Parts: sequence; C-alpha cells; structure tokens
Amino acid sequence: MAFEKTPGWLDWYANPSKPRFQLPAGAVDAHCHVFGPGDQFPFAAERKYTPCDASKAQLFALRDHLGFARNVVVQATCHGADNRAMVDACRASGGKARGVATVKRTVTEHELQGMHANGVRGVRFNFVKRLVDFTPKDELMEIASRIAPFGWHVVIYFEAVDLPELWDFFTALPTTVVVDHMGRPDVSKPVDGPEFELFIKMMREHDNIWSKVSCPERLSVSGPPALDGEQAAYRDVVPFARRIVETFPDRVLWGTDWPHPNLKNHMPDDGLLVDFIPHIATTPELQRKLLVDNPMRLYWPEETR
Ligand code: 0GY
Repeated sequence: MAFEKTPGWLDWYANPSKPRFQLPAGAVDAHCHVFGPGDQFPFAAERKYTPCDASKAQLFALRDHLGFARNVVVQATCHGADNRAMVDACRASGGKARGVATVKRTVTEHELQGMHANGVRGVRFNFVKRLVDFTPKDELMEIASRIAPFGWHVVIYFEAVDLPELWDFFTALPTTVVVDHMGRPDVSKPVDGPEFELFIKMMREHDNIWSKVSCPERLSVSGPPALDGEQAAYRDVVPFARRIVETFPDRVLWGTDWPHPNLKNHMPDDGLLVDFIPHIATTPELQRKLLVDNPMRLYWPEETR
C-alpha cells in the first residue's frame, strides 16, 4: 500500500558525515525508530503523521557508519500498537537490536512472550498530545504491572509543562522508567529554574527513573552549528543534558532518534549528533556509562552479569 507523506515532511539525512568523536567499543544507539516500509508494514489508521519510509536495512547501515554496535528500536506512534516493523527489525538484527513496544490492555500473554523472545524489553507510554489519543492511566498501570514480570521497563514521553500533572502516575510505576529526551525541557528557560528542577527532583527522589539525554536537535532553539563548525551544535541544550549526565551517570542513555520524526526546520546530520556527545559526557568514563554500560545493563543484562 502506498502512503503519501505528511506535507512538509523532512526525509532523513541521506549522507551523514563520519563522526569526529570515536564511540567507545560496544556503543548502543538507545533511541531510534523504523518506519515501514509502508508497503510491507502499513502505518496505523490512528496515526497523527505519515512519515517517509525508513527501513531496518537503512537503520543498520547508519549504525555501522556511525560506529555503533547495537540499536534499541522504539515503537513510533505512526505504527500505533502494531509492533511488526519494530519486531521484524529486532529479529533481523542477529541480536544487535532490542525493542520497545506499544501495547494495549488487550495484548495477550502469548503475544508478550513472543515479543520478549524477539528482543522486546519495554513498553512506551506516550503523553505528547500532538502524537497520540488519550489512554486512561488505569489501562497504562495495568499494562505496566503485566510487563513487570518479564523484567521489562516503561519508557515515557511527555512535555515538561505536563510533568506536575503526571508526577503521581510516573512515580507509582512498578518498573524501571526511562524518560525520553529529558522530559522535553524548554531550553530557553534557566537550567536551574523551577521547571527543570522538578525533573531533577523526580530523578533524585526515584532511583528507578532514568533519562535519555537525546534529541538536542528537537529541543534546541539556537539550532545546528554555524557552517564554519566552530560553535558546538545545539549549544543551548548542553547545560541541561550535561547536568543530568553528571548528576545521574548510571541512569542515562543516548540515542540518535533516527529517522527524526516531525522536525520542521532542519534535518540533523547524524554524524554531527554523535559529535554532540563529548559536550554532554565530558570524560571517557561518563561516555562509557552513557553509551555502553547503562544500555547494556537495561537491554542486554544477560551479557553484563
Ligand atoms: C521521537 C519524537 C517524536 C515522535 C515519536 O513515536 C513518535 O511518533 O516519538 C516527536 O514527534 O517528538 O522520539 O521520535
């Protein structure tokens, strides 16, 4: 089935540069997606956007080009609760990809077991209103309690202004909880202002809560680097990400977010995104925790014992 992309949709960057920053051996891209291809894995009827195709083969080629060893493929909302494209990518990766699914309360035990066998290790709850319809919290809590015995975790995606209202729900979740993109702070506000302090407080008071320090390209107001390349890319995001990495070094993850859904102004060069990492994780030890030790503990624990 042919799908028409959402008008203005930006395709992913076809020829990313080779990063100058050399990733540590075994680095994991812990947040990326596959889109379709639509003729093989149709997009969901309830989707809020129709993306370009972004296949598993293209994802794996990017992984190798950038120097990552593994991927965590996160279910994107354009596929709803139909996890076939994500599971297919995990299965085809030869053990180099694990997945995060979206499920409904109707998911069966057998389906959960099948996903686990194919590499799924978490579910994603999305609270970003432009991306999903509302799901009652009792349904989400029921799902969380059903996936907990598998050793899975919950990934949450929300915007910073919604944290006060969502706090009680997030802090009651019975599993490890991973926040996408630092809870989307408004980086034009102070890094020590009340909004970001609330996020830091949540991580400080709840040691089951982790954060992805990803998506500078999505959060930045200052934008990509000047063409002379002298200025750090997305420099306004650096203090936010760096603060989380330095305060909670054992509970942070990083991912490219390829193929970068819903960007309106520019599409990042994924090589430059990798070059952002040493600005937020400034020592080899912090880089190893962020890129290797933490994602391995969460997604491949059997290899870290
Ligand atoms: C991201 C961010 C976005 C989209 C999705 O599943 C999705 O559709 O996550 C967004 O639009 O902010 O993490 O990919």
